[in-house]
Amino acid sequence: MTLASATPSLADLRVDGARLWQSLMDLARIGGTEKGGVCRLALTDLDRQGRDLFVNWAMEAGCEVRVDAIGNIFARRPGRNNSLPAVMTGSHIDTQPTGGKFDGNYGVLAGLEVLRTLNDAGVQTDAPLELAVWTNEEGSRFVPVMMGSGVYAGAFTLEHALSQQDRDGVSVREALCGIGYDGAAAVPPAQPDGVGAYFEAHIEQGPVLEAADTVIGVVTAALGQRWYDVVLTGVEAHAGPTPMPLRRDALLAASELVLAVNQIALAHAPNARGTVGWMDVFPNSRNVIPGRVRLTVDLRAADDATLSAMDAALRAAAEAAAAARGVTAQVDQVVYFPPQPFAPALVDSVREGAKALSMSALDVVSGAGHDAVYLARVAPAAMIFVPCKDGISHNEIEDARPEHLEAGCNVLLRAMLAQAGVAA
Ligand code: HGY
Ligand code: MN
Ligand code: MN
Repeated sequence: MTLASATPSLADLRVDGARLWQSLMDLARIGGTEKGGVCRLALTDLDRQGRDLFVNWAMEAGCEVRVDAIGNIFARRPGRNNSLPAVMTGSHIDTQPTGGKFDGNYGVLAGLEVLRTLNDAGVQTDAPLELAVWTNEEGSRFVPVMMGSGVYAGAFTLEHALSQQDRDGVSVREALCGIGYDGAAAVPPAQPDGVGAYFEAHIEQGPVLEAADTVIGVVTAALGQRWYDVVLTGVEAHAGPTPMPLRRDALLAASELVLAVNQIALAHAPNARGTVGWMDVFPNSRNVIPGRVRLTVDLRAADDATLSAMDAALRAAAEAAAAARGVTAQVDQVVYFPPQPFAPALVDSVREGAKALSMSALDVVSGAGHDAVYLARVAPAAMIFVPCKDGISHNEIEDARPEHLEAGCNVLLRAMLAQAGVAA
């Protein structure tokens, strides 16, 4: 039976927005900050506490829970025919250091609310449903970004991910074992056997929906990204006796590179993005000419050719800044994925769901990366955006309206049921 032919009660099925909001607030207390944000870095004890809370909720909802070797959690709700590929949803619960309550957490808890709603209504789907919590989506403590979904989809190997280290030299393997989420479930081959469709609900994290006074973002694609670690090496020297022409000032070169990153993005307006988000100056003493600067670069674009052009421009800019200042530049790319279109049929089901629920909707391209970007390599995937206040995210003041979160969750419910079918 499909949703369209289902009894009117099923077509009128709605999630419990208050329960969704309460779950978000309960989870937000784990790593909650004074400013009302959340700091729950990947594979820390706070991440463990959040994972444990989710697993308890999923088991209370009657799900079978398994954890794979990179720590991805899968809560499975059996259907009538469990030989069918699962209809999956999910997101992440790791956050930025100054993250918010909703980035990632909303997608996980919206999926949980769908399962709870189906339980309350006694609805059995034809296909099984799966709710995933993906490891280290943020890429703040460990790169690559979207690590758990990337391993799951075969974007990089399990060993590559487990061997990555944070800035304190702690490996993913050590941290994962440290929180007890080095799961026994095998990470599936690049083509996981059991995913028929993947949906991810997420706040937009930008200003488009709010500016258009629109509730549902129908996400057609996501920008491609290239991330780099850059090291500029000069010579530490005394800030007083060293004449200006004789200096090999790494911070001067770094400053020129930061401006160049901005110019490279502006040269490919309006969709390109360029950001230097982290910098380490050595020895970082007020009367020593910096001898070494490490910094990160994040480049994004809507098409792969532009992303390649930006890559070339960045490398040229690093060489030019280094040569001009008598320093050396080392540019290492640590993340690359091309722009990712989502599955037209699933994108249509999001658009149709919004229409059936009389919600305003707008096609948007995601400037942020999401686990759906990698899931789209192994299954048809689509995303559902809802607005966030002032378009602000990756900030402790991140906020969203309960009615928008509820609306997005109702669209998720309909889209998942349309794919999973409902047992007669
Ligand atoms: O960086 C991103 O786009 C995401 O927040 N990981
Ligand atoms: Mn996110
Ligand atoms: Mn994020």
